[in-house]
Amino acid sequence: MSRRARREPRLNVAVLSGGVGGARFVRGVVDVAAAAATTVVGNVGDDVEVLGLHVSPDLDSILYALSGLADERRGWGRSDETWDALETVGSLGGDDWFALGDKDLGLHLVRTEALRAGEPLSTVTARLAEQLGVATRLLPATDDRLRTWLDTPAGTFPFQEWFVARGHRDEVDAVRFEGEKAARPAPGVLEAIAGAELILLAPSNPYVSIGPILAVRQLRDALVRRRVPCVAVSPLIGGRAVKGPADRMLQRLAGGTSPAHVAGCYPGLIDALVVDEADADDLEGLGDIRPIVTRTLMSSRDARRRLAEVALGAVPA
Ligand code: FO1
Repeated sequence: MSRRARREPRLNVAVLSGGVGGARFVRGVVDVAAAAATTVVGNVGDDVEVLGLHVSPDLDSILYALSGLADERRGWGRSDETWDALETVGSLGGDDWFALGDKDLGLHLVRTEALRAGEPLSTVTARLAEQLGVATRLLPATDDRLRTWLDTPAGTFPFQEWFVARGHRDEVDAVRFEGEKAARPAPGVLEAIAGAELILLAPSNPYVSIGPILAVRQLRDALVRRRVPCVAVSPLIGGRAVKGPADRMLQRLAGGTSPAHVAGCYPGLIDALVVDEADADDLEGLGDIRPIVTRTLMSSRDARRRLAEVALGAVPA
């Protein structure tokens, strides 16, 4: 932790991100730090094959957020979307539980064709980013097949079936990552972590958004060996998730929703935890992990920027 990282345009930052909260945060980071000095490592555990197409929701949320195409209100997919293709699918008795908009479908067609032609996911993602004018480097955590599965009292489900089709209503007993043993970091991931002056874990669900990234063994090992600060941003405000099942999962799997419970998801991996003002009185049990209290709700562009500034500035002298 000896290097003094400065919050200035050329700070090399690696951000681990998944989910809607991750994409919003990444947008704030890129607004504050230079896009070219930021590398985002994205979750692929919730990738899904639908209607013969490969969908990478978390990579796409980041691509759309950084290209200004995201539907801000919904949090996923594209703005000004139309749904004609999906309606046709439904009318023909096809699979329409996973809502793919017409514009979004175009991206999945291009990605799927490239993957079928043998291109790795990282190469396709880089090309998509370039075509969308995204200057930030976006890497999938792995090019290998890695899929999140949930064990619940109602059975075991692949991520999107649990999250979307079942509305994440089932409590989760365990999270598993199919393919984790064989998964290697995508090209550039280890280099990005080794070259970073600051590593950030976005305010994403620790179990199903950051967990699959950390399930890539060499990637996790690189974080354990880091010589620069690693700062996580808690996804909870007052012990509650802004959206999604993170609070219920923490309660059931970690035994509580305090900052210490969030930090406990990242053993040996973080040096500081950014928490909301609403959690400022609940900082016991963090041990060596430095709490940084601020407002974490990313309700506007300014709020996103302010949170990113706090996280980027969280480097001890
Ligand atoms: N989330 C939903 O709640 N319902 C959907 O039908 C849905 C479709 C969808 C299509 C493309 C895409 O990139 C994301 C989509 N999401 C949908 C969001 C996605 O399930 C989650 O945001 C992430 O997987 C959680 O990280």
